[in-house]
Amino acid sequence: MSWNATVLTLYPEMFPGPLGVSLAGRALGEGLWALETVQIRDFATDKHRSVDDTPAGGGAGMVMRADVLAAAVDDVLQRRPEAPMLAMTPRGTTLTQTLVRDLATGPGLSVLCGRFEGIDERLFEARPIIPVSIGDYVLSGGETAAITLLDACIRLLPGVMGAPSSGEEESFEADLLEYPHYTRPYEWEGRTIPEVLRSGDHAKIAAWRKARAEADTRSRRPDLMERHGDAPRQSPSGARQENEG
Ligand code: 6GU
Repeated sequence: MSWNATVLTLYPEMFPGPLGVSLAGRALGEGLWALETVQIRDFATDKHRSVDDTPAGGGAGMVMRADVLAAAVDDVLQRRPEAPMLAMTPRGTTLTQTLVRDLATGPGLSVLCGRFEGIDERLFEARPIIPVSIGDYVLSGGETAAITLLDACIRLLPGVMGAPSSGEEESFEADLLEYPHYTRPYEWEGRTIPEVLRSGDHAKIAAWRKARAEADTRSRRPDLMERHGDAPRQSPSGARQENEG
């Protein structure tokens, strides 16, 4: 049985989109995961098939109606009770690799894509829906966020990535950014590849990569470094640096 994604959206034509090519696309073709889209508008009840209305209290834009969304959500929950129901909204908790791993390990997921100014809050009170954001910026809708979430899950599914271990060392799997990469040519625009990487000394290479991962995380993502547990500064060469603290 494959990992199943059900996407509730006003724009089913956005799927599979980028998930139809490369790694995810090949896996889709091989049946390693499956995609179903549900047109939210099919659950509207009035003759204009309306899915949104003006915001209570006034303000710009439109709000997605709880009654229409609940009908769509209930249909999916009834057919797929085992799959967690997420909603993509900038008001959600931020997506992390930990949640991605949890979701990829399960039977799949259902994901409601928000549009307009937002979703009537009563939907979240009345149904078991996990609100998820992909970061602190605003997209025009939840569809591209859902594609991002699905991409992150799909690449972790058994059989999707070439080498099963190639997901383990990279960014965030150890709460650190990944170390930098280099390939041929050895010299490019006067810049050479760090000598240690050509040494063949695997212990030395591993130590250099760990030191660079920590140094780069410290300078680019101090928030991540804090969570990781800020260790004494080491230069990538292994020598202790001066002026600590
Ligand atoms: Cl999930 N939706 C929208 N519309 N904007 C976002 C987002 C989601 N995550 C970050 N920005």
